[in-house]
Amino acid sequence: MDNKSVSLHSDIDTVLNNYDYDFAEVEIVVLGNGHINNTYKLTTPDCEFVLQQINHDVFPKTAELSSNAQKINLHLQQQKNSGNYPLAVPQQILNKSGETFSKVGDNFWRLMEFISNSYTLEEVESPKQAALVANAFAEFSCTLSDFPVEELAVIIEGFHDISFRMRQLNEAIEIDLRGRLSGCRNLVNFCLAQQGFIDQVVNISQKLPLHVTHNDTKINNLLFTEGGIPCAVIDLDTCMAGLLMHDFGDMVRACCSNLAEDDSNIDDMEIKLDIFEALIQSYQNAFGNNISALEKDSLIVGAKLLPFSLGTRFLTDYLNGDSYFQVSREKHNLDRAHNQIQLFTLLCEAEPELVKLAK
Ligand code: GN1
Ligand code: MG
Repeated sequence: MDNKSVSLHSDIDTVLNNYDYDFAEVEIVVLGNGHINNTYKLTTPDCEFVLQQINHDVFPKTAELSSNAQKINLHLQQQKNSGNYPLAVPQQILNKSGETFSKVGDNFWRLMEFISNSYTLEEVESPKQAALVANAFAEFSCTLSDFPVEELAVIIEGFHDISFRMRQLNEAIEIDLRGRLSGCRNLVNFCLAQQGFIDQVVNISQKLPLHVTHNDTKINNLLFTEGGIPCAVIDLDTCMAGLLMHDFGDMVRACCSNLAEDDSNIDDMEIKLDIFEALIQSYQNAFGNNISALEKDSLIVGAKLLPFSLGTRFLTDYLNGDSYFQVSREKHNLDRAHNQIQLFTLLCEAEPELVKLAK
């Protein structure tokens, strides 16, 4: 064991002392591919858990974050008990002081239930499965439609606000902290030249109603059970008031490219139109009469917005010296930015077809 894993284990031991379970024999493995928090699966002879170290720089409002998740889980569980929510609701486990998170040193941790035999997927396998994915995230928002959205704290200000994201990009350009601007000028200029699209987003956003949205609806934020069937929505960190087009757009972003989010072979990128069709048809159907005509139109705006917005966020972080997203190679964030902006470009080109598939 190296020094880092020794200190990690002793931190985890201290965290686990806060809980009323027997962790004398515990196996710890890293779980998932998140870019922000560190997540582990814990297995004892009796139980399985998820333990997460919350990235305090990205999520300074830790108490609000876990309190939002607690409120949402409570509502979903009540609906589930009345037969109105088909998915499982993985619960946060309270510590000995009755809190939803534990602070050890400067770090914040939380323990959650692990749904037995569940697993995550990085890629959607078929249009049929894409329809189930869209349906699961739609069920999540539909079931929360009678939850008072104003009771949720804003966890990250301006999370999907494209004007705010452009201001952050402009600041990063201005400062050019690591002298990286000259190496990505073309991509920066391309992003700055999208004002027409940004205006379209701002204009439609003002006219749309707020819902409880998940805001990070990539496929690996769903748990699946045998047969590739979604069984739970996870990672409620960014659940806040938002627009349906954000959740739909992030699903398209995560499911409709043939390449992974950080693949640098962007000339090979193609959009999976059959997956797009399955996503949009299933998402609209799941809402039935509870989605307006304007909201339906906005879904295609969202499909372009999420790759564009995340592309600008990756680019901003690259310019800022990779302080937000975890990276595992030097130009990781730049590769991600190129990839997401390429996806935006392809989705813009395919728009007439996307509109037809939505009908
Ligand atoms: C981050 O860490 P993860 O994978 O749950 C990010 C999302 C991005 C996503 C891209 C709080 O989510 O907004 O869409 O990476 N979360 C935050 O993979 O910024
Ligand atoms: Mg997340």
